[in-house]
Amino acid sequence: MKAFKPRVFSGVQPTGNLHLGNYLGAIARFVEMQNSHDCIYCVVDMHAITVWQDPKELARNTREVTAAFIAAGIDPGKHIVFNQSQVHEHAELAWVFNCVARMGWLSRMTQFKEKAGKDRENASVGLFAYPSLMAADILLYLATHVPVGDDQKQHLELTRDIAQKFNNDFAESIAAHGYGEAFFPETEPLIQGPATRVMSLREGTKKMSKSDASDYSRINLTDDADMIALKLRKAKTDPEPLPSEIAGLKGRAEADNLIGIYAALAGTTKEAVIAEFGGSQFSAFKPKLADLAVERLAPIAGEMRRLLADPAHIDAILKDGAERASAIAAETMKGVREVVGFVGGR
Ligand code: AQP
Repeated sequence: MKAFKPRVFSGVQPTGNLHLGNYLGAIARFVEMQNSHDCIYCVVDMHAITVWQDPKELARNTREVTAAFIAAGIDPGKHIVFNQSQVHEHAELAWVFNCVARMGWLSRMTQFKEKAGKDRENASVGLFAYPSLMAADILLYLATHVPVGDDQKQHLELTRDIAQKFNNDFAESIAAHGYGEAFFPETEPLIQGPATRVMSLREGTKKMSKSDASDYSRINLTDDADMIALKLRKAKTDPEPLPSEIAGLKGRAEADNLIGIYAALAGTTKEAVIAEFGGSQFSAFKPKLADLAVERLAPIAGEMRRLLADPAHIDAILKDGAERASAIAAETMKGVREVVGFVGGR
C-alpha cells in the first residue's frame, strides 16, 4: 500500500454547549496528538448549518470552540486551527465526493436517522450529505489519523469507503497523472481511552450531547466550579456501592460512565479507579469526582473567558490558520481536478 505522510485532522461543530464529552472524547485527544504529529484542527461551521443556526450565535460559537481548543492546550502556532468555511476547497471536494458516495451508503448512517427523526422529508439535503463533507474535510489534507469520539466511527468508515472508491474508480487516471497507486489515504480512526462515549448524567444509556434539553445532562466547558459540583451531585446513580472489579460495571451504565469520566480526567484507566474506589458509596465518590473535574476544567473555562474577551485576536488566529490550510487544500484540489478530468484550474 502507498505510504502517506502521517497527519492528523479533526473537527468540532460550533453548535453551542461544548461539553465534557466533546472535551474527553475529542479535544483532550487533539492536545495529546500534537506531540507526535502535524495536526489540523477545524471548527466545522459548514457542518453546523446542516441544522438551523442563528447567524449571531454561529459566529459566537465558532469563536468559543476556537477558544476551547487553545485554552485546552492546542498550539495554533505549531499546528493549524481554522474554521472550515474560510477554505472553499472543503465544499468543492465534498461535491466530488457526493458523486462518489452512493445513496445506499448515506441512507445507512445512524446519525442522519437520529437527527432527521420521523420528519425525514423536512431534513436538509446537507444533513443527509454530511458524511461526504466530513470525508472531504479529512481527505483534503490527506490525513492519516482522525481522533474522534465513538459516535463518529460510522462516518469514518464511510470516509474510508469514499477514499477507496475514488482510488478504484480513477485508478488509471491517478497513475497516468503520476500519483501512483492511490490518491487518497485510508484514514485510521483513533477512538481510544476510557471516555470515547461519555453518557448523559441524567440517563446512562444516552450520549452526553449539546442538544439535550436538560442542562443537567451535561457538564459544559463554561460551567463554573459550583455548577460542576452541583451537576455531579445530582447525576443519576443506582443504590449499590461501586464494584470492586471491572466486570461489576456490566449493566450499571451510570456507574460505568462516572468511573470512565474519572479515569479520563485523571489520565488513568477504569481498572485503576475501581482499585481505588471499589466498595465506596456514590456519596463518597461523587465529591472526589467533582474536585477532579473542577481541577481539570476550571482553568480551561477561565482561559476561554480571557480569550473570548478579545474576538479580534481569535479571528486573526482563524485567518492565519485558514491561509495555511488553504495552501495544502489547493494542492490536493489541483490533483483532484486533474484526476477527475476537469479542464483548467487555478
Ligand atoms: N458524549 C460524547 N462522548 C465522547 N465524545 C463525544 N463527542 C461528541 N459527543 C461525545 C465527540 O466530540 C467531537 C465533536 O463533536 P461534534 O461537535 O462534531 O458533534 P456531535 O457529535 O454531534 O456533538 P454532540 O454534542 O453530540 O451534539 P448533538 O447534540 O448535536 O448531537 C467528535 O469527535 C465527537 O465524536
